[in-house]
Amino acid sequence: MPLETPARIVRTLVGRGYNAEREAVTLIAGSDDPGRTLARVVEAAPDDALRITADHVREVLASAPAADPSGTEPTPPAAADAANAADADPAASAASDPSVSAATSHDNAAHTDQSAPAEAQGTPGGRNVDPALRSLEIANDMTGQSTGTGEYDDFVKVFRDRYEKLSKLLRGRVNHRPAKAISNMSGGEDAELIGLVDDVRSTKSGHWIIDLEDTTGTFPCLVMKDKDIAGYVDELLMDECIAVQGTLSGDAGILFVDSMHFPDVPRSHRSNTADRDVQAALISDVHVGSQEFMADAWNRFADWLHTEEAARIEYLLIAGDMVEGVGVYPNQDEELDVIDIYEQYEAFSEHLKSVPGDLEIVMIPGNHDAVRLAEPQPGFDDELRDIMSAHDARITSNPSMVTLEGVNVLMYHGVSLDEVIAELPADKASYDEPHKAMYQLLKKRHVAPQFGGHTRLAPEELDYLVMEDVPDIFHTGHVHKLGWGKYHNVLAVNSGCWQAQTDFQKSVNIDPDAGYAPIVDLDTLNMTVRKFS
Ligand code: D5M
Ligand code: FE
Ligand code: ZN
Repeated sequence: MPLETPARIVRTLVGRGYNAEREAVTLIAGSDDPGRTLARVVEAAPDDALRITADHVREVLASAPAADPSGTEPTPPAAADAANAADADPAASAASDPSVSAATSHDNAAHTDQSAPAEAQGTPGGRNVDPALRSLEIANDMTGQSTGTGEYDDFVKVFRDRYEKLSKLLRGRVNHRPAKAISNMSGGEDAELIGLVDDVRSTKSGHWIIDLEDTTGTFPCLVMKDKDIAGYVDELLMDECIAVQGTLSGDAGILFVDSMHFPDVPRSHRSNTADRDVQAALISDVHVGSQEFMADAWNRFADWLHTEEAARIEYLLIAGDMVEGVGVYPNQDEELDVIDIYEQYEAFSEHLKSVPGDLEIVMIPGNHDAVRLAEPQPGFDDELRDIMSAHDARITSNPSMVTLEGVNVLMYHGVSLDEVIAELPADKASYDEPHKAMYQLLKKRHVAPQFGGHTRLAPEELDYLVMEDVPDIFHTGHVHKLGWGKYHNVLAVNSGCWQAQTDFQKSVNIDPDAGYAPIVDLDTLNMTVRKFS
């Protein structure tokens, strides 16, 4: 009778409204009569407990009456029913074998060479996590800091801040002058300029004119089509910050560009790593409330997290789209399983309870979540935090820099990736290789450069979307495609989703990578991917 499998124990506890520490589950599974222990633990749990801890179980075990020598004492019916009803299908507890891939030397998109499913429920996690060894800090959280009123002045401020922060990264490489000063120079002089891309247009003869804007004005810069740097023009997005060096035309009206520079990640960047063998699971786009939410895959993932194999995973990062939301896209309501947004978060919270209670969880919102759509998006409000309180998750804004034991993880939902993929040539950015689109954002040192396009941006006093510090890991989601790789030593991971293909995605040929969990070793930044679908 497999009542004692961790998966069933977890399911039973979730059914009763509890999540559980892995060690608690291990102790129950390893007791003489797990069914009985489970029932007694539930009985003894304090009314206000949200989580069953190892201490709860120890107390129960310490006060345990001797096991019935006849071995016939029935498991209390309530617990037995709940445990059996949950997860009656043993296949539902099987997790697929991992596809293990190192992310050190090449790029990776989702593979189809996953091994056959294997039972992953067998080994209960036998580890004592020591929360004292952990450290988790969050920077760049703008929740509660929004100052924007949408007035013209706010736009001026946010662009000024963007220019300040990004031009600082370029100043070491060029000896720039303000646009206004350049417009007063004489023809034929050399000049260097740092500005935000205000316009890109082609001339009749196929050359390119890029208008660059700084805080003093705008100046036109000409890139000849036969120069090597003409290849960079394809990569430009409006409002990103670049530097150019060149020579002024005879009438000093335009700058002939010889070289172009991006804020970029220095090639010399060395990643920070954790001092111990500890891992983080990076996921996103759970989409609970959608008819396509893959509950079985999620359950396999959650069950697996309770096993020995997952014992080193102490952090779970979720990069947005916890729920499907309402009214996000036209006709979305036809595919909703849960219609009320708060009920969607309640359902999400129930699913979250089945992951180990000792995991540190960090969540940022995405475009399907119930926070403002414009980026930066503040973290969930108090009402939603209350609904999702079981895990005591850290809730922060989109984007945020989350430092796990010294490793800086930039979490960003990823709406701008659609735009990068739409505007750049396929070899630079595509849905099949979402990490390459992420490389572009790293190169621009901004998570959503383009203003006024598909990505909604809210003007704030500061530009929270600038990557002032180089992350060690860049974690996004949104495009529902799994892909990862290294760019100048930064590990870029787009984490796939937990939602099967929607009608819209079918209509535009998006084939989502659903039910994968990318796992990063924080001491080496090596990646492995587990498949649960
Ligand atoms: O977005 C998942 C992916 O699918 C992302 O690349 C956007 C795209 N998508 C999905 N539905 C639509 C509609 N209706 N219009 C445009 N693009 C869409 P997610 O935000 O997670 O649904
Ligand atoms: Fe999504
Ligand atoms: Zn999204």
